[in-house]
Amino acid sequence: MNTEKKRPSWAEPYKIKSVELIHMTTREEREAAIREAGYNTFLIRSKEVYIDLLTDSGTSAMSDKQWAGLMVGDEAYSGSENFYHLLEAVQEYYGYKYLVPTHQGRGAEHLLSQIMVKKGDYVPGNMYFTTTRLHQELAGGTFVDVIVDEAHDPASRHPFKGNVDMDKLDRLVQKVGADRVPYISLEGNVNMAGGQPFSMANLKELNAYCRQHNIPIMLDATRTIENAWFIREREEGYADKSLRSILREICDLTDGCTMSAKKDLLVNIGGFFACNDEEVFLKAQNMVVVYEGLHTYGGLAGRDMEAMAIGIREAVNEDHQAARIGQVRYLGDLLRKAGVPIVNPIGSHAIFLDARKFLPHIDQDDFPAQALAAELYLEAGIRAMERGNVSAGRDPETGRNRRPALELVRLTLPRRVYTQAHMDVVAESVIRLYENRDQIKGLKMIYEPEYLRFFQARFEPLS
Ligand code: PLI
Repeated sequence: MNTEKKRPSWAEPYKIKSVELIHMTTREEREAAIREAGYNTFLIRSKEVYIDLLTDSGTSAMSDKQWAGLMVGDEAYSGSENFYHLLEAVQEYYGYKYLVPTHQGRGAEHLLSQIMVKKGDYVPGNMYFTTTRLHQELAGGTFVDVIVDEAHDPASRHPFKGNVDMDKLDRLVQKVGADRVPYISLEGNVNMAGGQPFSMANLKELNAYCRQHNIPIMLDATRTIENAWFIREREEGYADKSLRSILREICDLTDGCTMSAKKDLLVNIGGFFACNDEEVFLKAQNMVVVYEGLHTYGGLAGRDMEAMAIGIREAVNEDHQAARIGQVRYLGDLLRKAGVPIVNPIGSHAIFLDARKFLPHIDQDDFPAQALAAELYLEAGIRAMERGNVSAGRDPETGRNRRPALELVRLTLPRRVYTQAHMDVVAESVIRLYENRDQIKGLKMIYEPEYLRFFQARFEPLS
């Protein structure tokens, strides 16, 4: 039942039993901390952060039931009871036949890419995700962006900016041939586009096309329950359906998934690969013992799998998602009302500041989003994440910065962690920065690691 309809507010469907105290820092402390961190928010020690909006990945608060689940961890090397609980939950809610647990999402991406991508293949996807694309490239493939154009425009109010552009996909298939396309990588609630959903109509069209060309659809199911929320809210015919049934309909139109359980599924660590094809499953089951651990734990403790199995059931709860999405919108509305440029429509897991509009005086190669994230930390001790030119990396052919259309700062909300008063503080701080935006200067990159540079790169302020 959609309880949001009965109630205009989104109060949290839980009460607080235990709290974690946080440290309030002085401006002086923050100046030292950000300098020490090379102006990269990933490199700040968490004890120096007041409100941590770096990511919603592994940062959510587990429920008392999940914590209790940790105590029934069956830590057998093989055949842990918790693996079977997880298998039952994945089969019941996601509907895939076979399951291989992994330590987190990129472990599953590694298996999928190594099994299905051959050198010279092309992997189309509805926008890149950093680790997903890297694993495709490491397996010898080339990622091709086939998302609708609107996804690259922060101002576009398209309700389904996560949709696949079927013409772009068909052009690729015609050009390289379907046998060079091992699968399409379809992400729910596209992270890098601002947490934007695909529609069921688009997925049905994609499914029909892929059946015709014999191309599997591999879902990045990381935030697909949140995607189901938007389908119900915005797509005709879904208003009275449960999140659970929409999730199942999505999965039934796909051939398998990779999962970072650290998001939708409310755990601090965990992931899995799931599919319906026995041959693919057997390969994944065999490969996981090389890279992660035995196929009934895949790099996890039994207790982690139990918490994940319980997390699946809690994540499809209607009131949980109403509060989750309500909180993100609350923050977004405060910023929008103050004229702060953000990505529209507001997605489910974060508010994305449009750093191009926020800091039009900074060239993209001077990393405006990185500079804005550093400034926000300095101003208020709030930690956000750059999702722009640093995250996009370099084009392997030209060696130049990719200069993506989206130059964003992500204020990511962990699930069940912060209160409405924290959101007020975040909004006030961002608005203050916006009023003084002319003072903010760009950054110069002084250390650049080879892979996924945004995690460890270091910067210096431009004088
Ligand atoms: O961080 P992992 O390895 O559990 O998952 C990788 C991953 C895969 N797909 C998507 C859509 C993600 O968002 C994702 C990880 N995201 C992180 C860490 C984030 O901060 O958004």
